[in-house]
Amino acid sequence: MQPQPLRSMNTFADRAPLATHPIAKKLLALMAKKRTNLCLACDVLTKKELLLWADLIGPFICVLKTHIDILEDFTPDVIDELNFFAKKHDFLLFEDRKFADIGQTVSLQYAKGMYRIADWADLINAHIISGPGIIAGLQQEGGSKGRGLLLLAEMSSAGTSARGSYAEKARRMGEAHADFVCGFVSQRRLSDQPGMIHFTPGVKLEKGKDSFGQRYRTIEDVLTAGSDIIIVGRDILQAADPVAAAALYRKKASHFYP
Ligand code: 6AU
Repeated sequence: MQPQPLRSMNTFADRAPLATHPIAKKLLALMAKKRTNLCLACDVLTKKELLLWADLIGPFICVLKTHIDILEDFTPDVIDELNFFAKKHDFLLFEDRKFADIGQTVSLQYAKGMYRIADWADLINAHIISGPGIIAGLQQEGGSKGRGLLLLAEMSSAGTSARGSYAEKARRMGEAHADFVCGFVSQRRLSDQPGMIHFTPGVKLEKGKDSFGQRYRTIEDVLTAGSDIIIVGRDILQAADPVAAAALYRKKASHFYP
């Protein structure tokens, strides 16, 4: 079946009970209740900044996305504090680890080491390059904890190989593992299953690119292509008034909700 534009899909509230994955259910209900489809890409280097942003932008987002391994002063207590703000403002945590190895290795990277990602991240993502064993390896650690996995189907960067038939392969792999996979990182809607949530990075108020080939599309472009969640980093973090920017993103995006 052809991907549907967002407007012809059910509302987030309609989709929540149709979703079978607990995280998809929770996230869709939260998006409907909080009226936001904004995910903050919080790419910062210190605990203090991460927690400040979580508290400041928390009221406007449904998901806070971390790259926990870029924190220069990581200690496990930052996770407790992050959880505090996730509860306070009602958002989910997505660790953008982009797992890519064989199942056995990713299961260790996910559950062990310094970051113990499986203990706290509601959502993680993985490339499909190594085959479906990566899903099994991650599911072994995250499945019983009720976590969700997003497959990287399409990337925002110029020259990416993650597009076309690769994205189609990711869609098929995700749909075949819907007990653990609850969506995709993609540039558009790929799956018409109501519980599959599409996250799109590379979003700014104005189209453009950065100096490393990141390509930016507008809220309208992304949401009319059927995506569900916009991932925004620098356009909020580097705005003159980040709170106003987050509020604007949330409001502008809501005009494209089904
Ligand atoms: O808005 P930006 O460009 O400041 O941040 C975009 C964020 C970064 C990237 O690591 C991430 O989105 N990202 C991803 C994800 C989320 O997996 C995939 C992709 O194709 N492009 C991309 O930028 O934290």
